[in-house]
Amino acid sequence: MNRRYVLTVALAGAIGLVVAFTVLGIGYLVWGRSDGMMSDRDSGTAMGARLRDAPGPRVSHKDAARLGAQTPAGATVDPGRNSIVFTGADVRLVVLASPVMPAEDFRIAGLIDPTVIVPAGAHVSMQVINADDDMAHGLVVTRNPFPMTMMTSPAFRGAEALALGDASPAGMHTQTIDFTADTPGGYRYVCPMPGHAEKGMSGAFIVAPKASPGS
Ligand SMILES: [Cu+2]
Repeated sequence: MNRRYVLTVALAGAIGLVVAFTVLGIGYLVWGRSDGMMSDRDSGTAMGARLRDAPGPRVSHKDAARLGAQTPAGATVDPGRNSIVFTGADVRLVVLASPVMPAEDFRIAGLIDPTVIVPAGAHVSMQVINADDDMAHGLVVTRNPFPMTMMTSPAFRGAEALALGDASPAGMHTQTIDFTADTPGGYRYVCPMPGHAEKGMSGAFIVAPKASPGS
């Protein structure tokens, strides 16, 4: 065995080791990182981008700010109790989804996730506006939102807006949901995107029994 042969084998071995570690390292970075991203990723991010340019009604940023701050007709807004109480049969309100980054919450009449109280039998019209420019959001009124918010079904027929895309310079996506709050009880309005209700996109929705005549 001559010296040159030994040197060649040693060199080939060293190159082989360098190549093997490089491949392992790149593999770790690429797969390891993407796995990490998959587990952390909010599916609302991808859906928001996908629906960003979807057709449908929009409101301008300026109108959304105005609508989101206004007191709904016939409602009593109580910031101390963080509640909005309707006593009439015609309930109209505007809900902004995630208007203040990075908070994930709903804003109604300037309040954060307020308790909304309506009388039984009221016709409810909720205009949901996605004010978030990098996340899809929706709204569902439901009885049992947790733990599987995205599997939840609306408590009243029509009481859901599933996913509105990212806001863009063209405006904010909006959808108005209409339903009849026919059964008294305690409900919640939540964002159906996975994880969002748990992060704060959730508020109480109470259907108060009608006062009996003469009481
Ligand atoms: Cu959401």
